[in-house]
Amino acid sequence: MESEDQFEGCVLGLALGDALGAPFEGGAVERLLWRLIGTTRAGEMRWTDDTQMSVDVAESLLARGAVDADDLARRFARSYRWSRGYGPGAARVLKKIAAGQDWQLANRSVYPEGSYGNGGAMRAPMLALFYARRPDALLEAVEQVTLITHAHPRGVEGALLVATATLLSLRQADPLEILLAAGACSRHVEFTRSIDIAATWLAAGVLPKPRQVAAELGNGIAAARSCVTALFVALSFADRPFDEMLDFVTRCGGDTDTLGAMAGAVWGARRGKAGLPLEKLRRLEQASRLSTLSRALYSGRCAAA
Ligand code: AR6
Ligand code: MG
Repeated sequence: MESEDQFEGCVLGLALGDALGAPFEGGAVERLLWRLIGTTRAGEMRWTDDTQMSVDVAESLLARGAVDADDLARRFARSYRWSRGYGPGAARVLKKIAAGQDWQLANRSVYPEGSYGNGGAMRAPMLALFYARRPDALLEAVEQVTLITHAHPRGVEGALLVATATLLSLRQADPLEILLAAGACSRHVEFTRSIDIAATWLAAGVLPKPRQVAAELGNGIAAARSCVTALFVALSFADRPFDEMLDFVTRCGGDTDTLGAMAGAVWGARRGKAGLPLEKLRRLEQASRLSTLSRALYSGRCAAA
């Protein structure tokens, strides 16, 4: 049975992975910008859109008792701030929703098929927490929440993968089993090919260099080029310290904040808050708000059972 500490570990692990990954994201310009805005006035590490959208998902689920896409779309739009580093397409979609457009139109207004970015997957762990005691309802809920901003089938596929892996990490299943069971949600070859490679490495106990992991599994903003990478790293470091996992994430390069958020959530769901580096947690923006939210999700999941 999963514990409250694991729920807290998942939420805080996501935020910590996001905040610690953010300074390494993108090229020289992005890194310079984050050096300017990546710290609060109180000297805490700021998190990005990954954590903000996760907070929005959790707060909406708790307020409404289930997925309420209209409510959540409004919350996403209200929370939008450019300084959180949202993806360019997501930013445009959220501004349209804020201006009154129905999310069902806005979500295909930038790309006709919808976004295949990893913005749906990065917030999916919250659904695994809320539906931990009702796993049969999880996949449909993940799809509904993802569609609000990421209507492309690959955007949804990434979210299903990350949510399923988070659920199984809460149950502390074997890492290879987690990867294979989560991978069973995958249909598109862009995902299944990466799952096969990652499963071969995990089964053999092989941890290639970060550069090779990034080259083979990806480190980009597309869900199909980051979700399996994050899972592989989280599962490879399942029994090792969080800091070592995060160091590996940052050396993978690319979309390091979202790789860190997804890997941090999956790792934290297994190891709990007790496994997270305390000194870094003390410097995390709004850590107590996140802890309170995780405890509400924990009791919410009991009430929902
Ligand atoms: N066709 C072409 N390009 C696309 C498509 C598509 N259907 N979908 C996505 N892209 P976006 P996110 C490209 O903007 O997924 C932040 O740092 C396009 O270049 O929906 O919410 C977050 O923290 C688009 O701008 O954002 C994540 O790390 C990009 O993919 C990351 O950005 C991202 O899709 C993605 O966030
Ligand atoms: Mg981000």
